[in-house]
Amino acid sequence: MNHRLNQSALATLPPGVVRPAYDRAGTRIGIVHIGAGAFHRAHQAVYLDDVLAREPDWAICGVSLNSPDVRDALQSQDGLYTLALLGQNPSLRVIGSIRELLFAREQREQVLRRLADPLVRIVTLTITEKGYCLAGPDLDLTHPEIVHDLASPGAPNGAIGYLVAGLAARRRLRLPPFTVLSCDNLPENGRKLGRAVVQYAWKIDPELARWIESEVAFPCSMVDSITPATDDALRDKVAAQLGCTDAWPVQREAYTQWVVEDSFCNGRPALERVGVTLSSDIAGYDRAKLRLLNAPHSALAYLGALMDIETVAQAMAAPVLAGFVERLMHDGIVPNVKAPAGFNAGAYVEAILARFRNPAIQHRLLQIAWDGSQKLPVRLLGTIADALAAGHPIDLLCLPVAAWMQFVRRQARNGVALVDPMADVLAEVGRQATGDATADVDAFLALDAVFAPLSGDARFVSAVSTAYARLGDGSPSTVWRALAD
Ligand code: CS2
Repeated sequence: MNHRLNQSALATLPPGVVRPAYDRAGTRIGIVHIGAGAFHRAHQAVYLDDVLAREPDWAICGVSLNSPDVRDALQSQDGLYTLALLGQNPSLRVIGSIRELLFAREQREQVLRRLADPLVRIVTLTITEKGYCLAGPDLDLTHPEIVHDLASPGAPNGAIGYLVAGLAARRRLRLPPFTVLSCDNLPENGRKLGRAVVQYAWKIDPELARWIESEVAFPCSMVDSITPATDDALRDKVAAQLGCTDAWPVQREAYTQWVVEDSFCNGRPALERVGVTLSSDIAGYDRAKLRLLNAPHSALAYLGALMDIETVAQAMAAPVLAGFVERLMHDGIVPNVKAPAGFNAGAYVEAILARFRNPAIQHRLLQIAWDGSQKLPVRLLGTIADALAAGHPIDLLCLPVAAWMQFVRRQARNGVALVDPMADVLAEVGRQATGDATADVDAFLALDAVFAPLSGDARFVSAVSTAYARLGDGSPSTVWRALAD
């Protein structure tokens, strides 16, 4: 197969493949998205593809901060790529909403020009937890990226630096600001990002910081759709069905949800017409999703990886692990989630379990295991803190925490590098771990960036130590036994 998916190939695609229902050439870029990875392309860009059928002003400029790969793969495809929907009725759809792709390190001026373009009215982000450079609720002013960007604010590398440089340019040009919409799995993501942006701007120009505080909207949002990483099997399947090659298709389950706080400072597309839920208070939704979907996901990832299981669906097919995760959700987490009004926690849990069981989705546990130092605090440790405050038991909740520690130890022992911004320090703690629960757990809990302030709570220390000891040497058979107990 020699020809590539691109604008002229659209007309040759087989009839079953859904393609943009609008004239792409007539669209204009109204959104800059920072972090044009698979999740963005499988989620937000698909909603915007629907928007563009009615409103041509909301095409996307996708910006990558750390790697040229997405730009290089999609540029010769005119920004087009395929979305494979997995599940009972698998289908392919070519998405056209991304009109421009930039790699910031090589195209900084173009990114800055886009951010100052009056037609751009929203900047969205999927930069993962670590992209926020937070220490607790505040911006980490010692973070190397922040130190670099504050030293040269006109030539930033990080997302926060770009947002502030873009906003500063708009203020200079007397243009209205853009809305900054976070689409990452963080509780109160917009609030956190707004605070970090203002703290950063304050260091450069207090007047600018005050302008941002009063003029810029930072709505919160909750995003949900299970998106396994792209692999060659997907590339081959897509090529066979399309009749041309796509260098970087994406795949996800059919289920998708996007809840957005309706607070925009410079207009927005009619998101409600394409299935987005707009709400004045989304805190309940994002807490429920992080605690009831992402936390069990991480639990499956670390426990399953210790048991040498590869995917979520395989983990759910192991009764001992599936049983534990069900107990964790129903008995450990639900009693500690303040749910939005009218929220049916039992039904939500059952729907998530069914999504996890979906055998059509090969979602690798090691993908979910990435960035544990960033994910545990927002997924699990908040629930544990709430449980402690309410006097509820925490044993079930502490087993996945201990499993993460055992996972770090195992990877260090086997010389496997972790994907985690704290990989070096974690590898050192993992290497020093001897299997003595008290000493090992103490060393992990001394990682303040992950565990403060919980590590000062004797009940937490004791429950994690007990769980760690239960997982013994972390071998598959010991973990199996621990879960069966
Ligand atoms: C997963 C999430 O990789 C992970 O950590 O828990 O990406 C999860 O699949 C999504 O948040 C689902 O919406």
